[in-house]
Amino acid sequence: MSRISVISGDITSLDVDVIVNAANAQLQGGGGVDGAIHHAAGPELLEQCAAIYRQNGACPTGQAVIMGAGDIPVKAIIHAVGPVWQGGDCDEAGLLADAYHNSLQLAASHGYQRIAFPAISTGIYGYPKPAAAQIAMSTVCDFLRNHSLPHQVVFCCYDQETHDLYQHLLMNCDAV
Ligand code: AR6
Repeated sequence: MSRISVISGDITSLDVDVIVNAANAQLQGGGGVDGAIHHAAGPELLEQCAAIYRQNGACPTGQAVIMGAGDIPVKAIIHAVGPVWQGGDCDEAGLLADAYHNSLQLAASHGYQRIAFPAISTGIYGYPKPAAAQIAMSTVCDFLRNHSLPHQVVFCCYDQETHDLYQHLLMNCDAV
């Protein structure tokens, strides 16, 4: 069975160990999937985010931090900061790949088996969906080829276009 699956739905209702949030650098909550995750997790999540921000300052673009999940029935939430699309000449591709890679590394180092990603940066941050899907899929495929954890990666798509892009790309990721 493939270690990658593509589903449609709300990331806050998945049966996985860890979900990834498309966060902002200040970890202060916001709209999109960030808003949905904070809404479902309850105020405890914002308190954890504020505490980490007070301690470490902003989370740089491409980096990720892990914390508890509040009321969401998963073991942890990884807040990853994707790049704002600025036309493609500001290393957006590298930074988006970093956001996926660093999230996978955090999940692996905590021993988590199953992780779910939203399509980071493709909403409010404006990253073109086809290019972002390609980076997400190739970064995850490369990581899984070289690591046994996480065992399962779920791409949780919120719109049909994203779902179709991932489904198509998954056919070319034959090594996992
Ligand atoms: N489950 C799964 N995916 C979702 C959900 C959901 N419940 N809701 C939206 N999406 P976005 P970004 C999809 O805008 O572009 C926030 O204000 C959405 O359709 O959430 O990285 C943060 O605080 C899209 O495909 O994240 C930052 O300031 C994908 O999630 C900023 O937005 C990402 O869209 C981050 O912007």
